[in-house]
Amino acid sequence: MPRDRFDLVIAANRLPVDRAREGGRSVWRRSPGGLVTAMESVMSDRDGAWIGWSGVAGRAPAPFEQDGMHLHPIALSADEIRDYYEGFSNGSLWPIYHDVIVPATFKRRWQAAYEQVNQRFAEIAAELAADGGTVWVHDYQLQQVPRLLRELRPDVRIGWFNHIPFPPVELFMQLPARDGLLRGLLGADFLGFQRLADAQNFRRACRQLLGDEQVTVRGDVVRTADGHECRAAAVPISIDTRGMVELAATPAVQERAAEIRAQLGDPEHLLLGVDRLDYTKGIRHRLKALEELHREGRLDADRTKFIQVATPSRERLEAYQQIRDDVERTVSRINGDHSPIGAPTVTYLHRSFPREEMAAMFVAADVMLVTPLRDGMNLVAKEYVAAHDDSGALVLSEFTGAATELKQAFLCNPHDIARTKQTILRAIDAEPRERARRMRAMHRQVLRHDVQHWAEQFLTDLATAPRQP
Ligand code: GDG
Repeated sequence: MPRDRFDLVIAANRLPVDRAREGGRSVWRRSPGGLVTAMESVMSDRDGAWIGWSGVAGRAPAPFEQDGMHLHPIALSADEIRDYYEGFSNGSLWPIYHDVIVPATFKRRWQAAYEQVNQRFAEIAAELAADGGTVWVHDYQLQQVPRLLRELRPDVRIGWFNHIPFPPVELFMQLPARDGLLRGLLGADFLGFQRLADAQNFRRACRQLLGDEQVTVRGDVVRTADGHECRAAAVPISIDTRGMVELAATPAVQERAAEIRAQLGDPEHLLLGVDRLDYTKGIRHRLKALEELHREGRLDADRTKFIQVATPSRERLEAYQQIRDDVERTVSRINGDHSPIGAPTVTYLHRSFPREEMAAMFVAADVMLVTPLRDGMNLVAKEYVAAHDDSGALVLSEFTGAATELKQAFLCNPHDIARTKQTILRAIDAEPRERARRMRAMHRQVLRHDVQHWAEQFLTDLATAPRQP
């Protein structure tokens, strides 16, 4: 039994830090992202611990303290990374939870590894949580942790947040592990989803697949046969809005934004896409729309430039190698067919950038293209809106969680290439007054609903579940 127990324990697939080299030494560096910022703000007045994988196969490093947080690495063997993470999480669950954009693969070995790793997370969480403490579990990789943890520590409040969509029951029921996943989640007191529709999909799956003998669903509460009640509702995630507003306003970022435009030959219209290189993000559809607009002469390659940041992701999986090949072939064809000498039509960047450079790209862009085929929320859309108060335009897919909140965006259905092309042109050609009106409303929305607000809302919902706060 460890000496320290904690009021709030976060369990996520990854720790909020990465291994980095500094002056020949190996050190832990805080990973970028809103989740870490949000957790810092809610942990500042509590005793907090975070458990997760360190990113390296093999034995886990010893637990350590960083930025006032106790970090507890979980070991994953090379086989577990292949079967639990790349296999079950990203080969079975990810496609099913994202509308089967690529077919899902099921292997019994993957499922067994998922259960084994979830058990490990539950055991460590059970060791670290204080009496009557709170455990907040994150995401699709850890759906069995709530039940396993409740068996070990019935005194603990357990919440789970799903960063990705929850699929309609017709898709969810393809999973061989479906009942175990639902029962795993029902061990929680509160389940948070990005959209109301995701929470409804979950409750419908419980009703339909577990049936009256195992569950009763009343309003947003699911009651299991043993009398335990679990509330499932929407708590949409957001970004560190103030952080982005401040960063975007710094002279360094403003100057860099002007420099980026100058490097591209000061185009009249600068378009931007920022995504993990994932088949869910609709990069292929976006490029097809742009390619057709150029081919038809409706976009002028001298006056319009497009930057696509595609951050490397899950590179050992075949579907990700395939999307990379497709994207790179299309970019190269567009550039070959349309670019003037020295100023490519598409600037394709397959790597990561520091936050400041990302902010400069957001500031520089006249039109942001966010066209996923399915996305839990999409933080990039909110970051772009935070970086602009009355300029710029956002083209946003209806299939993102963000579309529920950012209603003044130029909404599109990325499957409908003809209409998407029209929407892109409308965003490019919109009058400054219309752009300002839309952007101001969206900017206000992300200022009011930032990631701190999200974390506090989740924890209040969890503390008061199954009642509504
Ligand atoms: C999952 C869900 C949900 C990207 N490249 C760089 C960089 N980024 C940052 C972006 C943004 C984040 O990464 C990506 O967030 P998204 O929401 O767009 O997408 P997922 O990674 O798929 O996240 C998603 C999210 O969880 C939260 O719940 O919204 O639906 O799929 O913040 O700016 N940041 C830096 N350099 C890069 O090169 N610094």
